[in-house]
Amino acid sequence: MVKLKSQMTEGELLKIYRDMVLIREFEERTAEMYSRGKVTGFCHLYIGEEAVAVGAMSALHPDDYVISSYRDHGHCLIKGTSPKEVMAELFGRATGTCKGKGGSMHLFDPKTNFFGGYAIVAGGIPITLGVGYAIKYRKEDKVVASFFGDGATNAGAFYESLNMSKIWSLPIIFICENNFFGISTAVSWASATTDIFKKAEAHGIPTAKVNGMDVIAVREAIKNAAKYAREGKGPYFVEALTYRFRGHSMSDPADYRIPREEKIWKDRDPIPNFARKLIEEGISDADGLRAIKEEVEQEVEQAVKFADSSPWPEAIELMKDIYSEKEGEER
Ligand SMILES: Cc1ncc(C[n+]2csc(CCOP(=O)(O)OP(=O)(O)O)c2C)c(N)n1
Repeated sequence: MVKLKSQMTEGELLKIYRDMVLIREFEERTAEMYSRGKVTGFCHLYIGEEAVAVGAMSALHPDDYVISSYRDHGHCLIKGTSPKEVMAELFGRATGTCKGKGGSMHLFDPKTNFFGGYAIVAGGIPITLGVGYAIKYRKEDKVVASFFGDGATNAGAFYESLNMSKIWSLPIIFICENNFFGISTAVSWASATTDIFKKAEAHGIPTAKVNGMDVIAVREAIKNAAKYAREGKGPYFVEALTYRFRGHSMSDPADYRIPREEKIWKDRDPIPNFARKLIEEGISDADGLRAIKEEVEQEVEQAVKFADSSPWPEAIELMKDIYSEKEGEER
């Protein structure tokens, strides 16, 4: 077993732990706020999948671009948007990342180069293609990472994007978060192959399949992919095997899953498993990790208070930020 300490500094390793705890805590409070009617509409939690976003983003440069799907809270947070702004957006308040007009599925933050969550399955993938094209056109030293589910890989837009990304040799990292279900539909019912990465292989794109519950394994896979893409060699595809611990969205009891399967995956929970390694290697101890968790709980509590005390958008906001073909015209 490769030691964690040989790969990263203690500070970096503790940041990875903190980031996973931040997503978990944020999502648990979001579920609570949803049941209290503070968050409304569709809401998809990322609990169980934290190692994918955190491992991947720890391998990217801060100014690289990231695009997600509707399960986007974790990606937006780890890209650098404050929990306050994300929670306020979920509450629909004027202080949210999109002034309260986007909500859970449509987070977007140009400050951090987080270029959006998209409610349409596979909707973010062609947009990634555009961002990849822009990076190449402007000769930027950047890559764009696109996160999407296994279900998205059955959509036509996915194949068109793979094809064009390869032809144009764009600096894109496609990251499939394979949690084995598209709502209640198992991968094997909807996908001609359950080895999702093979879909990219067919386009001549290099691939990796990785344990998405192991944050360091994800980080290593994305480091390789980012190096390849940044060197101008073209797109790379990573399939991360993961599991969502809750239903597809807040309204889904997930009663189509087998309890035995759920138990197997919950035993692979990336957070306690990583905590155990940190303690085994003497990087922290139980008290140290508890202190991190408490600090994160405070931060998320502050985010909830901020969101709850923030103003609603003014009615006039309905008429602003609307796409118009006439440049500069305010409607
Ligand atoms: C084009 C389109 N078809 C159907 C839906 C309804 N829908 C929302 S999420 C989802 C499942 C997608 O599953 P997957 O891509 O595996 O992502 P996961 O939810 O597992 O993260 C579906 C069918 C949609 N939003 N967009």
